[in-house]
Amino acid sequence: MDFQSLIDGLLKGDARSAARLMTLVENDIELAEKVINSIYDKTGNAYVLGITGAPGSGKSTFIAALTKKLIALRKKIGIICIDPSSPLTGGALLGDRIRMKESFSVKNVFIRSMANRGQLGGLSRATEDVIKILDAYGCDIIIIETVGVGQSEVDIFHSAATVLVLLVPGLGDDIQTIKAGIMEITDIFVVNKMDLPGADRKVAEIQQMLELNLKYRYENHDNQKSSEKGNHWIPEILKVNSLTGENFDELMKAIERHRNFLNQSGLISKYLENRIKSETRQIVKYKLIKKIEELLEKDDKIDAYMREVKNKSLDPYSMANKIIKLLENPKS
Ligand SMILES: Nc1nc2c(ncn2[C@@H]2O[C@H](COP(=O)(O)OP(=O)(O)O)[C@@H](O)[C@H]2O)c(=O)[nH]1
Ligand SMILES: [Mg+2]
Repeated sequence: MDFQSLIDGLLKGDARSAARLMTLVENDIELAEKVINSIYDKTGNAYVLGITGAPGSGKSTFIAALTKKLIALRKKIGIICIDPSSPLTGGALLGDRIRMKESFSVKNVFIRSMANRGQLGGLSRATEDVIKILDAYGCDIIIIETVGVGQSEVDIFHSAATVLVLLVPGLGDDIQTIKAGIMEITDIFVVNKMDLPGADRKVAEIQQMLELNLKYRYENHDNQKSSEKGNHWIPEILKVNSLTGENFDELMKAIERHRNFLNQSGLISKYLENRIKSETRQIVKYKLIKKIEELLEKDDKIDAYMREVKNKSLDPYSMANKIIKLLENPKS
């Protein structure tokens, strides 16, 4: 099928066209550029939720329960699962995916798994492109599941308007392992598996950690401006059972409250700016690195500089400056 038919198919809500385009943007950054050029003005309707938490905390089960609720509201849902590349966990995650697919071989749900490797220009760039495809496909809500380790996953959360972190009752290990960076961007803490003993204690622990963190932020970073009344979201904490769906009505309300807060405070515009900044930064980085590699491979001036550095008439820093000049002006 030719490119334009795929785009037309996507915009008409054809799932196979969507899947084909996702594969293209994952594997080929030049095609990704072409795809995004063609669909960008058709994006901007979907609301993006980010879900993170340790492996086994119940993210996939949670997303399945949330999706059921959203389908009942006649929403069209896109789900992106980011799998760590480790071959050790690959099998388990594949199992996850199959389970989710089995639960949701229904209309109006599109599930996409992305492997955490091989994406030219980075995983978060590819994820952002897949989000746009799901958006143009007509999804109202897009849910991203990641284990939240590593920088690229933190970057992915720039794409999400509302970020939920899942924790489970029991030892406080998971709280310690929440990276500072993730804690700062969490909008709703979810204590999943509330049917297990210790859920209330976990809520109290999170509350305590949050108070400390907010106090620290207030004393050290925030000036009056950012702590102005109404312009500050205090993360909410909720208990749920993803197996039974208990408390998911409350959870949906919390998500809605955060969404309303973003709109009413005007912070939605700041979120969009950060998202654009984060994704363009990655595209620029990738393109520049590619240019540098091409220059280093091809330009014959490089060999001449190399000889100069070798015979000590030039030092490596000066050579680097000359390469940057070449990059700015290839004819210099
Ligand atoms: N008791 C209980 N088990 C749950 C709940 N949510 C998920 N689980 C179980 O926790 C395990 C891991 O869930 P999964 O969704 O695969 O976690 P993920 O690795 O974070 O995606 C599975 O055996 C689920 O059935 C819950 O609310 N209560
Ligand atoms: Mg999972």
